[in-house]
Formats: sequence, structure tokens, C-alpha cells
Amino acid sequence: MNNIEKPIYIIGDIHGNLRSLSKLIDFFKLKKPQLVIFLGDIVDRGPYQLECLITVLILKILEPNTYFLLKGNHETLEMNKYYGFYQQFTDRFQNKANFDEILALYNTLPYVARIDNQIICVHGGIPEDKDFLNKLHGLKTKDLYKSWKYLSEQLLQITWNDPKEDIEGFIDSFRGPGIKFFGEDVFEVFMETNNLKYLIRSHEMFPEGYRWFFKYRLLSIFSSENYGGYSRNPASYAIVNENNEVIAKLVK
Ligand SMILES: [Mn+2]
Repeated sequence: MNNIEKPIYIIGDIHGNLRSLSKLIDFFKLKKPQLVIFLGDIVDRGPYQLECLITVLILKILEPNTYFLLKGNHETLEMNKYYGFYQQFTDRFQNKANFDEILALYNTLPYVARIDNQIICVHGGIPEDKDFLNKLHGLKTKDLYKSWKYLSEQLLQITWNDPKEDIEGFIDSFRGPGIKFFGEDVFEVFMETNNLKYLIRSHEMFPEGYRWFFKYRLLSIFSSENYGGYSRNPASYAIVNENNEVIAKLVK
């Protein structure tokens, strides 16, 4: 995406939190943004998962050139079966076949948004292959799945990896097989290789609402307040301003 009118708003994980999503929508009604990017993980875990997904889809239908939804690690059947959305959906509709429409939707969601060739937005983090963005460029998600195993390893990492200060390279994550933590050194190489200034991601809740990594070049946001019903975290979002600077904000 190039030459988009600023500011651009980036929204992190929602996880069925309709209260947080409603606050953001009220805010958008006032601001009338030209571009809003959701970083995925709309469903699973919270009480209003289907409502949140439908709300985001309605925004997309009403203003298709303004609202975009990226693929998170929870926009998958495996996660939905484990963390609640599949059960919530099939209990309500009494028809498992209808879930195929949800899966068809997931297969349309992009993995990466690139703003003015300076900023990238993903759900999780950078993959091990520093040239992977160029390989993905111009491909549709549905066509990616026809491709080879190597590709799925890198895609898994885009939706699952986490940044970590004070490590070198990529190390195995406790989150599961094939998933990595990445340090500042490999992050810098990735950013230089792809000529990028900032990376904006979500996927992790921080009690303070958001967290900067790697000398203020990676911003981690999370847009589900009071996560899980017991955490006291505020929701956060990111703004990209007219100078392509990234600003972190808490939802009031
Ligand atoms: Mn996630």
C-alpha cells in the first residue's frame, strides 16, 4: 500500500472482546480513517468471538478500501478447535458444514501489509528467511497453500514468532515446534535487507498495553483489554503519521 492518506490505524488481537472493539469503532466514527489494519486473532478465548468477527467483516464490506484484516495464528481451524471458536460457532448454528465458510474466509486473509515500503505489519514476527517478503510479494493466500513445505514453515513463523531482547539469532520458542524467538541482530538484518523502518505486530499481551523492542523499531500492540477477564491490561493500537513514524496509543 503506497501513498495512503495518514494517519493509518493498526489494531492488534481482539480475541472476542466486543467491549474493546466497540470502543475502537466509536473512535473510528469520529476519526473517519482512510486505512485501518487489523493484525488478526479476532476470535477464540473471549465471550463474543462471532460478534467480533462479524463486526470486522461488516466494516470491510461497508468500506472495503479502508478496513483490512491480516491473518493471525488464530485464523486457523486447529486453533479454533482448541481455543473455543469452533465450538461457539457450531453450538449456535448446529451445523458443522457452515464452518467451511469461515475457513474459506481465512484462506483470503493476507499475511503481511507493507506501508510505503517502509513499515510492515504482521501478526507475529519476522521469519527466518530474510528474503521471504520478496518471495511472497504479489501472491494470494489461497495460492500459497498449494505450495511447498518450506513456504508453510515461514508462514507459520510470520503468525507465531515473538521478538526477544538479549538473545542472538533465532531460538526455539515454548509456543511449539517450528516457532521461534528472534533477537535484535536478525531483526536488524531483516529490516536492512527489506529497506524497512518499522515493524508493527501483536500476538502478545503486555500488562502496560504495548511494548517497544529493538531501539524503538518494533512495536508490539494488543487491542483486547482486561484480557481473559483477569488481566488488568489496557487495550492499545498504533498510529502511522504523515512522516511514516509509528506512535503507540492506549485505548481510553
Ligand atoms: Mn496470536
